[in-house]
Amino acid sequence: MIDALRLHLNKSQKVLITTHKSPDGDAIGSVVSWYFFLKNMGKEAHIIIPDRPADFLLPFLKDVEYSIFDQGFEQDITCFDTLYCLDYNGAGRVGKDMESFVLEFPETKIMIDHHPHPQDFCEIMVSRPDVCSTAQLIFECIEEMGFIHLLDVPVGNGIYLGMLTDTGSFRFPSVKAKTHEVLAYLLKIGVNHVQIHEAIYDVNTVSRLQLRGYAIAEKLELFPGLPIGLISLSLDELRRFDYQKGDTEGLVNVILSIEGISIAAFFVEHEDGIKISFRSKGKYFVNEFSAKNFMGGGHQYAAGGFSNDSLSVTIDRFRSLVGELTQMA
Ligand SMILES: [Mn+2]
Repeated sequence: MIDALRLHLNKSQKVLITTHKSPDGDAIGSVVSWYFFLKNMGKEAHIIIPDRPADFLLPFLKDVEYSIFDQGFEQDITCFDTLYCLDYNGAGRVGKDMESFVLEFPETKIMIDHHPHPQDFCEIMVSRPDVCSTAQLIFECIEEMGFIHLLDVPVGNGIYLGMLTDTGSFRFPSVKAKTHEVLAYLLKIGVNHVQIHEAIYDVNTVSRLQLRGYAIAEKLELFPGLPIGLISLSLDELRRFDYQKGDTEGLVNVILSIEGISIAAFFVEHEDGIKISFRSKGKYFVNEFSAKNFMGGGHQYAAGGFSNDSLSVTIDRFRSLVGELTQMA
């Protein structure tokens, strides 16, 4: 597939780069690094993100040309010869509004992604579920195609961002020796890792910290005898703490950090339904559980879910399923 990607790259001129809805650090890091790499190859590129990223990710988009799809995409689609699908494995992951845009793109679609079970909607698929992040996979693609000389600091910044955020700061089981080899290369060419860590982790607001403090102090629920913890937040609670997108990011990992907890669940109410994050470790896997019960999916240790029921009905359903979740191990 790397050969097919290189052959296609050589004849491609003007491309669109897309990623999934509610873009995280790997999504943004991947589109930004791929954008700068293509620029270095002499291509024209434009990024389309389905919806607005969290504020702390916006600085990484500073020097790229991009559109937010749900705020309107005006350009003539027929002048693009390729649509890249980065960090998602099915067209539905870009959201209802943008899905048909991706599926109906008339020219070549290329997936570069690390989620398991990719759907067959792209002509070229570089899918490696054993790689910790799409950002690392982008490094591997550039390296294997023989274009490592085109990997400069702007490309490297995006790759570092994606690897950092998708590995819980390089601690998840998905981290391999190769991950650290890539990191070493990035530092050698001058990527400023201190700046990137600060941009991601030292940007708290008072209201965000208070929301998180409230969630942990008042909303943490444990299940006696089971390695499960959950936190839920309603729309009212979010409003009380002046919720901004991204404020609850990583809260699910705080649950997982409790001694004896191996499965963490986070339920948050949005206008259109309940968004769920699952995290696990050791012998517990959450992706199939989420796919079966909460319209979700993802990785073994990190999966998302969704529910159209009320927050309390959704949590009650989860409570009734905790036995199944722990028995799956
Ligand atoms: Mn990812």
